[in-house]
Amino acid sequence: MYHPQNQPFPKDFLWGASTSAYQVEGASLEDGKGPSCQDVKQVPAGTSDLKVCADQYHRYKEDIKLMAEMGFKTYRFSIAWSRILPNGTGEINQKGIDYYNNVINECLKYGIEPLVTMFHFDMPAALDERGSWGNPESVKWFVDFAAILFENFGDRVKYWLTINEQNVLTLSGPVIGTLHLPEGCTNVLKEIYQQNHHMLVAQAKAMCLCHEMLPGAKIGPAPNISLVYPASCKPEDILAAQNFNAIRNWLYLDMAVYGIYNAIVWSYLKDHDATPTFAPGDEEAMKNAHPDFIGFNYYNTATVEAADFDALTETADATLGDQQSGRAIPGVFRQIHNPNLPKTQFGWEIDPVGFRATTREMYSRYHLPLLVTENGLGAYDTLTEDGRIHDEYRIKYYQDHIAQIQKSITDGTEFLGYCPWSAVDLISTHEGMVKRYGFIYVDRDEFDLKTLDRFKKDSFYWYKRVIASNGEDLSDLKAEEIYD
Ligand code: BGP
Repeated sequence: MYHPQNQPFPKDFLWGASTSAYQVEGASLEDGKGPSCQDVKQVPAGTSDLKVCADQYHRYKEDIKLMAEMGFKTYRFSIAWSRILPNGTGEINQKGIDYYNNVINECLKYGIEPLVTMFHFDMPAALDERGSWGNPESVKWFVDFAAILFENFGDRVKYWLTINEQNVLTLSGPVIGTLHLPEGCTNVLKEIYQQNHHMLVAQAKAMCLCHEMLPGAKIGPAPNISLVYPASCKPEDILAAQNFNAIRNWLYLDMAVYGIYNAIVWSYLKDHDATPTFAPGDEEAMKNAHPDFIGFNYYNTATVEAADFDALTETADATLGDQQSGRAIPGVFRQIHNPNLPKTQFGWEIDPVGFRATTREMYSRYHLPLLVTENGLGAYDTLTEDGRIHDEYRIKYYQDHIAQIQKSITDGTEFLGYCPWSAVDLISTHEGMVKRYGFIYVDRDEFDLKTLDRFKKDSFYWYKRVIASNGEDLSDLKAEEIYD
């Protein structure tokens, strides 16, 4: 839709950026932190482990100061469960509480609103040993952990996110190192969706608890949502797109917002004898929970065609593919490359217009304000001799995506803020340190930790001006804007 004039960004729009504990902090076993599933997993060949990452645990002051220099209104970070509870339940590690108190206070010192993710891919290893999300007790483990967070940080944290990318945990667990299967599991799909069910109930209970304990706070989910296009206008392709939209996107939001299972997904699970078992009270808990906003990560859309059941049974596997690509389920859909879209250096399609389409669709379905909790470009950045990183490709990516947010605002979508991935370079989920996303460059390689010093990328100066102009000035960076 063409609008003769765009609406401005809201005046209290939350500009910022995101990170997650296991990818940025390092200090993986320091000051009493217990191991998480990320610390004990086998990292993909050729990629760094997660022991040091960007060393934010020791450098949070420097990082937050740089974020303040960019003019951040918010910083989205996650709290490592096993830093607070080394065994996942039981005794609290005071040093973990102290660390996050320091991070929160440091943000507030600069007027930066802390936006806290309660769980970002890092189940305590001790709980993995007890069955992880497959154990019905995991609901209580998570709610107890949530209570500790609300109690200790709720006086200063107003914005909370429950579980990062629950749909990715469910659909791509093996790729990001989170899938825990019990020995001898014969129906993997059933097990995965039982785990998913426990997460949905845990999230619902945590949302209710947040509203009870912290009446002024706001809480929402943070799935990875991206619209699924049909490969053509063939009716069979339309059905395939509806299928994948339901499985990838709407299942998570229908449940978070309305407390109901998406009917298409339920029938797909029924076909595979994989519907989850409800514990007494689950249904009520899910119906009682009401998020205040929808947090969501967007990288790119997906495109699918109809997938003949017989042709695919040999090769397809619902657990293959990463967060953004390579998925097929026999008789349900098959993901294909969209010939209209370019790709990043790491093979993810780039679709800013799809960002607008995704947000319009979400807003019409759920009528809640949207908070973008991730969006960004992973690329090989180069540090020049004079300490610069000329990442004009990242600036271009952000120009195009932010422009589409403004168009979506003009379409009538309500937005709370924009937190691209990532504030600082960090370790990717499965592609190591070389896949950089930050506005702030971290001087280390895949295996050589070097100085870990911070450098401002060109995108740092550009984003600073975007924030200062409240999204009005997205023009290219000028040479004189790069200083110090
Ligand atoms: C999302 C995750 C993040 C992050 C990002 C980029 O799926 O929430 O943790 O890493 O994707 O993905 P990657 O690191 O695989 O490039």
